[in-house]
Amino acid sequence: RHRSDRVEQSLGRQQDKEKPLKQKSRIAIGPGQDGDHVTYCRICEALCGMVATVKDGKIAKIRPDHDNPHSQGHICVKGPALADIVHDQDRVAFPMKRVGGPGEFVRIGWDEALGDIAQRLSSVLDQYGPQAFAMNTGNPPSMGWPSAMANALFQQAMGCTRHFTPGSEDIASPVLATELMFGTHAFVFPDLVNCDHLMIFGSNPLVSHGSLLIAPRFREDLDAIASRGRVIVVDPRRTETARKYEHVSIIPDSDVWLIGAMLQVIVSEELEAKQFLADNCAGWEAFAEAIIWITPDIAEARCGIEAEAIRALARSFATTPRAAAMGRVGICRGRFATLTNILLNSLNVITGKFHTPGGVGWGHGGSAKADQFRGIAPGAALGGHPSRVSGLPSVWGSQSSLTLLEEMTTPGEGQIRSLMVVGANPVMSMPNGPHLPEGFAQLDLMVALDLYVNETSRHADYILPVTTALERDDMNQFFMNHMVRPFAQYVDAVIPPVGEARGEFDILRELAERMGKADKYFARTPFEIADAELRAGVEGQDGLSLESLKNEPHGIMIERGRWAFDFKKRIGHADRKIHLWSDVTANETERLAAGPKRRENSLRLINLRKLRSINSWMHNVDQLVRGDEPRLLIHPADAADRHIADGSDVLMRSQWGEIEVKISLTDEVRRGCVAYPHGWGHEGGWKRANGQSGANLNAITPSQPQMAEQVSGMSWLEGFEIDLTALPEPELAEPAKDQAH
Ligand SMILES: Nc1nc2c(c(=O)[nH]1)N[C@H]1C(S)=C(S)[C@@H](COP(=O)(O)OP(=O)(O)OC[C@H]3O[C@@H](n4cnc5c(=O)[nH]c(N)nc54)[C@H](O)[C@@H]3O)O[C@H]1N2
Ligand SMILES: Nc1nc2c(c(=O)[nH]1)N[C@H]1C(S)=C(S)[C@@H](COP(=O)(O)OP(=O)(O)OC[C@H]3O[C@@H](n4cnc5c(=O)[nH]c(N)nc54)[C@H](O)[C@@H]3O)O[C@H]1N2
Ligand code: SF4
Ligand SMILES: [Mo]
Repeated sequence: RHRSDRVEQSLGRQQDKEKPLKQKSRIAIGPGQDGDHVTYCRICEALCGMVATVKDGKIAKIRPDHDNPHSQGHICVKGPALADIVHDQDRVAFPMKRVGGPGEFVRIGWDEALGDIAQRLSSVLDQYGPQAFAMNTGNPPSMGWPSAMANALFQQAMGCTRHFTPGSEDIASPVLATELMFGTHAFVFPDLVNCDHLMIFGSNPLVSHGSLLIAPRFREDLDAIASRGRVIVVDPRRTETARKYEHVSIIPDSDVWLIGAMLQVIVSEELEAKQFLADNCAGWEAFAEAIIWITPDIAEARCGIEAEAIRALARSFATTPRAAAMGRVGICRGRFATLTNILLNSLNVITGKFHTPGGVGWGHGGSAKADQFRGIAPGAALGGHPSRVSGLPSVWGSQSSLTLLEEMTTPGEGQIRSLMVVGANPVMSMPNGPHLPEGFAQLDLMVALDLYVNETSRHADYILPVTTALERDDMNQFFMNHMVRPFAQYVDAVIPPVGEARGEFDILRELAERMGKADKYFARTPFEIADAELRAGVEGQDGLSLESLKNEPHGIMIERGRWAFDFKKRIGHADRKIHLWSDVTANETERLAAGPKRRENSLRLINLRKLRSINSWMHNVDQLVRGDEPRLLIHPADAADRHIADGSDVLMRSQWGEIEVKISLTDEVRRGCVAYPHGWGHEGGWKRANGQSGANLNAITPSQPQMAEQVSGMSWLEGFEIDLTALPEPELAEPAKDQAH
């Protein structure tokens, strides 16, 4: 307890905690009125509080909200840039109908657009059944409550089982690992407040601001942990986070060996938490036996970390009481993604770091009772709808991206005939993306709900204009149970919708109504649903309602109840035990043992996120992209071996495609490893973005379904092999000309 108070104090939070919740008078200005509007950012999961100043009906400025008790004045460069997105001249502000080739649109009215879509979608459903309709919902709408609910409800209303999301590039493997072990997909995350020793595998929170874990002041949390103990960052690149704390450099896609060997040391030196295992776990003996061959010496050759260093990491982790290990996308998209996540969870569990201060565990349970209110199917990770053609699993209701193209192009019952894309850009963000238009061309109907004519929506029959986050009322309901410090906030729209834009909920409800399918799922608004959830009780705080949130525009901290529940009751397995052993662990450890050795001298690619970018969608904001050209990072010695000079253009080739990239030499990437961001190489309706250099990384990522990790359907994005060829210098005699063609 006192430890946590010290941290809170060091973060300047002590005072806030003791302050009674005072009733601040609600700022009584409506959307679009001149003055300051309290809001929050919905670009990434930090959900930073912001204040937007409106002048003459436009958002003139966005600044951090210092009165937001959660983010306490934190924002990054992207938050204020939302104003540029809202008022972007290239934004789609009216319904558009495609009248020619890709990108050839004319403006039409809402009534006409929705009428035609409703009629054509109904006829697809009538003729071929719900299997023929697929939805692809992307990252941005999942950040808002009404938008995310709209997608979930529409999907249910249509009986749609073909749901594509970025899950297989992001969360499917950890969700599956968690379900296998705990019988629930609820996210497990570290207690940053009380931790003394944090191991971070494949995440760069100083840039990404965290994922599946909400802590807008992540940097301060890490600083506080480091000042009490250690923050260790395992990454092939000396990232912004690794640089600030301790860096362990690892060969891409080899964490399974490092974590496996740490577990081996713990087992063989009997460092496990015997009582916790006896009381709470099943399958310990089988598990220990299955990993005992992964010795530090064997692992050293695979992961590039010395055996003695692995032993030291294992001992130090196991013997520090308040220690936690966390992972994110860097360990979720390799050839053993599910096993890696199972081993990571096991590392925490076996050493007794689960559901204990400073360790890892579930959130406070903000929406523990949510499923009954939302009227949508509870999200079991397993047992969904395997894909029709290659049989890849769906995880948490989401199909593997690698199957989208074949599901559109393979004839037969269940072939996708109609696709709705809501806030996604799969041509840029899905592996195999550049080939998806071959499938789009065969569809009877393709509809996109987006802010832009992007590389995907340019192929749609209709683009329906949506509001940005700042043009809609919102609340952070979905996120409450994976916040390090739970926090609830409701905000009004800052301005009314630009042009004829509409919120996803209004669009999809009307469409469902026109199709005669709205009765069951669209009877209540997302806010009515949220109100019912809040009134039913949020663990850690009673007496919440939509009204009480509306009275506190900067948001309300919820009393922490992180360990104040019996975790066994939340375990989904009938025996209420954590399962360390499953068929997946059995099969995957066997597959690991039989796996081929890596080829010497090869180059392996890893992905790179940068502060001024969010996936593929903010590259039209000049102040963000200016001076931020994407570069392939490569170690100087690897470049020298290939006669490649700094700043030169090279052809990067994989088994699946080739792209041209510009080189940057840096020893922040280890030898044998190159790093490049995805989401570049634009050719949509966003003119500034189109003018930016860079190439679509997903033109070279492994693209066939058999390349997925077969247990979770996860795309293989980290550590696949590439090679580089220097391109001839451009002719210097020719004056530089616009090379557009
Ligand atoms: N600025 C910015 N912030 C973002 C985003 C963005 O695009 N830009 N995207 C948001 C989204 S959608 C998400 S899902 C989150 C993701 O949040 P994070 O997972 O924290 O994001 P990344 O920066 O991609 O961190 C992954 C790290 O894994 C490392 N890595 C790659 N391969 C391996 C490997 O084999 N082993 C290990 N140990 N490490 C490896 C990479 O070098 C990288 O540093 O970020 C969110 N925040
Ligand atoms: N190679 C490689 N591929 C990756 C990744 C990687 O690291 N490497 N990362 C993966 C990850 S973690 C993710 S999450 C995905 C992201 O992939 P997607 O979810 O497809 O995200 P974006 O490509 O950024 O496209 C988002 C679209 O949403 C639109 N948009 C913005 N705000 C809104 C809104 O409020 N409503 C609606 N309807 N539309 C909106 C934008 O204009 C844009 O067109 O990419 C994945 N793909
Ligand atoms: S860190 Fe940046 S992008 Fe993420 S919520 Fe905060 S301001 Fe928005
Ligand atoms: Mo993501």
